[in-house]
Amino acid sequence: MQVADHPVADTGAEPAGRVPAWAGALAGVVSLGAGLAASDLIAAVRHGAASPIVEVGNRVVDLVPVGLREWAIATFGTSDKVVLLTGVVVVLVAVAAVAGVWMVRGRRGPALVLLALVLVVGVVAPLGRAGAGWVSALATLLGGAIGLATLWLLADRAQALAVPAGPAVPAGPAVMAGPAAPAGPTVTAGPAVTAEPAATVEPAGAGHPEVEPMPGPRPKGAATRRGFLGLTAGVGVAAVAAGGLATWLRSRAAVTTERLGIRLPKAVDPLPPVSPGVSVGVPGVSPFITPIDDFYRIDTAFVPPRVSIDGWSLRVRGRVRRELALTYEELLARPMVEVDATIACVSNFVGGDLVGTARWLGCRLDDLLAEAGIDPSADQVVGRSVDDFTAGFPTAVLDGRDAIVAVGMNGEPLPTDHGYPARLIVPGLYGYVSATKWLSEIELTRFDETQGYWIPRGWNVQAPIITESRIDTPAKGATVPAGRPLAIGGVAWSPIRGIAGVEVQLDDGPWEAAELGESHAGTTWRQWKHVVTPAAGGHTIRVRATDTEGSTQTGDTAQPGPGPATGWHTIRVTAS
Ligand SMILES: Nc1nc2c(c(=O)[nH]1)N[C@H]1C(S)=C(S)[C@@H](COP(=O)(O)O)O[C@H]1N2
Ligand SMILES: [Mo]
Repeated sequence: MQVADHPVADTGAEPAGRVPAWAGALAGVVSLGAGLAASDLIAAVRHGAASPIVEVGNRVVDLVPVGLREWAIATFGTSDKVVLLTGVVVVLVAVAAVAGVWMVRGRRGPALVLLALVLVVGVVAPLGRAGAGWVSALATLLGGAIGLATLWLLADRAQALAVPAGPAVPAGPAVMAGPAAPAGPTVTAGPAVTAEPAATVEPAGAGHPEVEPMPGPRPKGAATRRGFLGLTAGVGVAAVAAGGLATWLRSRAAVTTERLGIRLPKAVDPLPPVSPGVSVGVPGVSPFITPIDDFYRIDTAFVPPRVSIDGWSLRVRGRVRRELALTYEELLARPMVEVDATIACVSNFVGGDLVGTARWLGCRLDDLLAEAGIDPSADQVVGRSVDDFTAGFPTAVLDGRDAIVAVGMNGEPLPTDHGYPARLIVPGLYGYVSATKWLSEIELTRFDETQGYWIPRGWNVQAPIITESRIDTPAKGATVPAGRPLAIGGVAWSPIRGIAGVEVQLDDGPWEAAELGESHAGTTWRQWKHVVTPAAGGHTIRVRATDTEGSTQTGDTAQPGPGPATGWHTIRVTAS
């Protein structure tokens, strides 16, 4: 370290050879931010463990005498936690600033001792506390290492800010100075932009003292000064981003925990269990109730919204006599019904898997809207989600069918991917006009004033689910045994009419009636099976369904858009 035996004349300037205190403090505080953000992120990734600061705060609460704690609560009321955490942060910032100054001024030993002491407090504080204490301790340790490494790096880079030792240079082409001649003030002049021109045109061999004895015409002064400030800013941005990510992860984890703690009420008239007779007993056919993990997911959300019931409410508004707003508890307090329904996506291809059946639990939509009082001028019910997706269907669809505000799916609270805390389920309609997930609002409106999300994007306004059928087994392209009975099987659906018949065609032979699983409800699909004995060679298998109103699926093929895909699901297999 150089000794400042030639102080620069300029008042307020640092003694020669010293890095200014502000740079050290800045390095210290930014490194603290990096360390805290890193530990916070590590803690958050592990099941949303508490941030180290919170753990230290908790430990302080544990340790202070009861009298002091009571005094704090009496004095600060409910903001006592905030005051405490602010206190912890203020102490940390002060310590980091001091340690930063020591670091840049070459007193690295004392700085490290100071920081190590603080780190020990942060590591020990969460140990032994309930919850994931050791995760927090580990997070603090790793975050501390990251913070220390950052400080070490910044302290090195900060050396570029040292005021050169040796004779003060009041004028002329100073090494580091920009347009302003004295060397001192440029240090404090913020981003070293002004210094750059001077430095890049620095004449070689001008006889002025060198800052560092390095070869080459590198524009060292400006570049490294900028390097320090740029690195500091970069670390700051990264720390803020990591902190934000940690907060986001923690809120997601909180919603997961919240959902797991929910006890759904029973339906007023629980449905009987699904009869085993719905199954045709052919392996490979879709189970009658689709397990949640296999249930298709379609939405516009890049990341599905994690909505907490805390603060959530469902509004019913628009063309109604009186608006309603229901909390989650109020929603659960309404009479609950169970509905077994097959829902489908309009963009499903013939034979595709964007369709599934679940046992939904919720309150009747018609009851709810009757309570709000639908204005006769309304002809559309629009569901709006917390992320502003909208889906609208005619009020006339509420014809007594079991349309519900669903809170449960297959015996669980709605999974977050499927709309927790609440969504609409309207049997018989494609999802894009009806099944709003993460529901925040139901608006009674008119088709001539509001359109759901997908309507201006070219999809049909009216979207009843059409009759469809699918071959689940054998798989397309499969090789099957020749000359032996082959069970073909799958599902067919036509909510809310229900399936009356399914036919299978082998090659260009006659359509033959398939055997149907028991009919469970018009709102749900039906399994089917048909046994054929294929001769060796290639075969084509087709399926078509007929609904309870007697209409049979059209063989005309159409791709999805603006309506559903049509045509008979057809596969090729080889028998050998
Ligand atoms: N909030 C919201 N709800 C939505 C959607 C969406 O994009 N956002 N997509 C709809 C569509 S197109 C379909 S097919 C169904 C799919 O429901 P699922 O993901 O639970 O299977 O959700 C509907 N509800
Ligand atoms: Mo969809």
